[in-house]
Amino acid sequence: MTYETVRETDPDAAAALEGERARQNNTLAMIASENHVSEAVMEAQSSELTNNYAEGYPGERYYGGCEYADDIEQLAIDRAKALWGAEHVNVQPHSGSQANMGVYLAMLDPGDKILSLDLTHGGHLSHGHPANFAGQVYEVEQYEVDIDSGYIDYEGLDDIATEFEPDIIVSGYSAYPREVDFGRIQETADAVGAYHLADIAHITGLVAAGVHESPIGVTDFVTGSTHKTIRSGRGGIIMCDEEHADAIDGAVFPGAQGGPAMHAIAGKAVGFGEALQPEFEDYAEQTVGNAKALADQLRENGLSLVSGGTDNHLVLVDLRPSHPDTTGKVVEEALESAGIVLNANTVPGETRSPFNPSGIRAGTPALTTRGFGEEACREVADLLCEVIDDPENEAVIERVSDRVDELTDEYPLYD
Ligand code: DSN
Repeated sequence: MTYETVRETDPDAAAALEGERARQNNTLAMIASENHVSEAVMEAQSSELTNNYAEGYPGERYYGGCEYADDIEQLAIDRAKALWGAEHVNVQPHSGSQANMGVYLAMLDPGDKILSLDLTHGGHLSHGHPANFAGQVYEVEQYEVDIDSGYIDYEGLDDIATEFEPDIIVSGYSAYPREVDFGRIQETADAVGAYHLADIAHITGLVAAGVHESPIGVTDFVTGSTHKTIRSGRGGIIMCDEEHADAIDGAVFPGAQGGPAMHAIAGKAVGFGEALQPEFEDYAEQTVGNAKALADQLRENGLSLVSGGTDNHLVLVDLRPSHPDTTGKVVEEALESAGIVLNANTVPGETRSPFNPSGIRAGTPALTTRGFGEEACREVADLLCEVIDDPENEAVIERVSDRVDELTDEYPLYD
């Protein structure tokens, strides 16, 4: 894909687009929710479908001109069903948050009760944080991870659920490095008569490839975003049994959204097609192998990891035991100067502010996509540690930055 035309018509916009391409080529993307989609997915997302209005669903639209929109949405639905094995799929949510909104709108009334993981323990804003609509419209109670082990406190969840009597329990997280026992949480939901929503936004690709337990057929609803580990077009997805299909579809459109972003749905269709190829399993396994290698090496270098390691695509470092005088934000900024991009993150038992928290979160999906293996990820762990040990040392930043330049040349991304 070139920016030839936009360069001629709008040099300012072209400069930003080309700058972003260069930034992605020349840095190591370790934000756990990011990835690099294929050129085919990008082409599909920039297609003429961006001009189309297709309110409704395939075969039942409120506008004419939807023949090809129907084709592409049906492809995305069919491929999603093949990937995850759900009875019903809605590919229209504009994001993972709006997928969650769709489920809440379909199944809850204002004032109903949501039980979800605390944000500082790895949860997500859309699971009921007071700054999000979910925390304003519904009554929310939160469960936690066990501070000592870093694992979900399943028994604590049982106790809170019994007392709170939620209408829905949300599992699936944004900063949780361990396998989620969806079946165990389903037992809790069954015991208290609650629905169970598994938000697999981060692990959609791992679940599709069979390297993480699937909640499909276990929980009532599964939501996700479609651009993280699954590496398809940008947006969200909802999956459920046929019995909830009409409620979910009506909640997404017209309940929460108007016209679907058909160009993004085209990207989902193409990306799901890629994920159905056998190579995708290799990528998903390598993503987890790389995260484990990263975790091992960080630990060997003396860093403390929440839960001690990882089962998935991310690690969460608690800087407090090893580097009590530095913060996640300081480390994030120093690493970005050296060409490694990740995010400061709260940790369970957080003692600082969410803007300048005590941890960093690092993921391997994007590195894996550009070809990194375990040895390269161990080296990246060493680079991270060099900067964490001395974040204000310009010579260290320069040395790490030079090595990042070599690595990005060795593992090229987009032309
Ligand atoms: N913002 C995403 C993340 O980084 O985890 C979640 O939506």
